[in-house]
Amino acid sequence: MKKRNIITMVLVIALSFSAVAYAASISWLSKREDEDGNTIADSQGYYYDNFVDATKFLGVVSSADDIDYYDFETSMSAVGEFVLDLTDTNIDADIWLCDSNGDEIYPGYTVGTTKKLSGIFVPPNTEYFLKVEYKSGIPKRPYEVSISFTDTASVSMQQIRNIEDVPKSLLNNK
Ligand SMILES: [Ca+2]
Ligand SMILES: [Ca+2]
Repeated sequence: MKKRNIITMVLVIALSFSAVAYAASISWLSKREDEDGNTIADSQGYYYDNFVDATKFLGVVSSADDIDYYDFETSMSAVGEFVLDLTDTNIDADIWLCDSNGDEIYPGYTVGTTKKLSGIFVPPNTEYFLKVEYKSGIPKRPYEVSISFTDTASVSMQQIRNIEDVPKSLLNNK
């Protein structure tokens, strides 16, 4: 136990040294990270009560900070789209949609330089987490993640990818 604490301390010192050394060249690291939660409890919440244009967040994942969680909930049934844009970031990362316990439910898939999850039906007042998980590379720029919701009335049944998980009572208008 004692040994472990010491190892952690050395790591923390090493990390803070490297942060100082690179502060001038990668100042975006501290300034441009909208959400840095490493656990679901750390994540701030985003509550959507109307169908706004995509909300965009900037963040950084690396070997030192490998997970960022985005906590969200909608006031209405909606169909969500989640896109992680990795253009020019020099890294590979994955996205997952997680339930309110932080358990992964849907994995994102690759589209060009993005990881994407679209056509996800979300019931009202149900908490989810979008998880961004680092895989490899050294970040040159922050990633951008966008979250948007569409009215279920304007989406056909065929466009809902998680249809089998949606309670039938919520699909009455389909
Ligand atoms: Ca981060
Ligand atoms: Ca993080």
